[in-house]
Amino acid sequence: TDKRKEIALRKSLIPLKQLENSVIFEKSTISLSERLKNSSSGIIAEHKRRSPSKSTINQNLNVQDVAKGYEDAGVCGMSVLTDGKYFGGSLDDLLLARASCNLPLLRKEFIIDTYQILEAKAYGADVILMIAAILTKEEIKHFSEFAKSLDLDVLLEVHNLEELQKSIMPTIDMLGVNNRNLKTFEVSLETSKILSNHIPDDFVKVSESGISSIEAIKELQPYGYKGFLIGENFMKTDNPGLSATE
Ligand code: IGP
Repeated sequence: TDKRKEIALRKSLIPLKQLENSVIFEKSTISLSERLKNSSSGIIAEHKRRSPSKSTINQNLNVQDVAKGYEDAGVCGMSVLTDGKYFGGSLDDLLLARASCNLPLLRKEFIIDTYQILEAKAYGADVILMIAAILTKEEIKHFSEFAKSLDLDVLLEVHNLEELQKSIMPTIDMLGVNNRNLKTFEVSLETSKILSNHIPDDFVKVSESGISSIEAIKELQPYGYKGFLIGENFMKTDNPGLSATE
């Protein structure tokens, strides 16, 4: 597939050893899951220029300003889309965000190879996303163990019970429920509500997508959610940091 070709190309340009020699690789990571446990708002604010469901969201901002704005707003963490094809993001966005703020950073990517996890670490991420829908149980185990060996936090994303059940393992720090159905793009907070009581208490629960108000957060908190991943609602404005403050 396209992603595999892209990874093979990048591997040939930047070998593993070189990633491990990155200055940032040595930097200690900040745990997003620990922050979420101790936070009342729990916002993870995303940098997202466009998406398959919405096409253009905002192409006029620079990621440095967005990162600083989110940090000033006091959010718990920042998510940076690095997928180019569907979201117009890049690893440079991650690096620039790293240079601009001290927030825990999530590399938002379709992870299918351990090389991408090393990249995440070398370009300044503290957390990786893994999507249960595109991974086998064995891959989830292997990738999450690898991420933990690099001191990265792991956010595992599910959108149904079957995906959730294959993903319960001790190397996962946070379980994210995506309210957006990746096939139909339909968004419903009910997905988070329905799955919440199937998530064991030792995981930090994160609700993802389609969250557009404080009311939505208040609605989800009684279901045990500690983290709220919000992209479009902030990014569609001229000043995402300011909207994250409100
Ligand atoms: C943010 P929203 O509706 O606030 O912009 O959603 C985030 O949850 C969404 O971008 C997302 C995503 C993903 C993107 C969730 N899981 C997996 C790409 C891949």
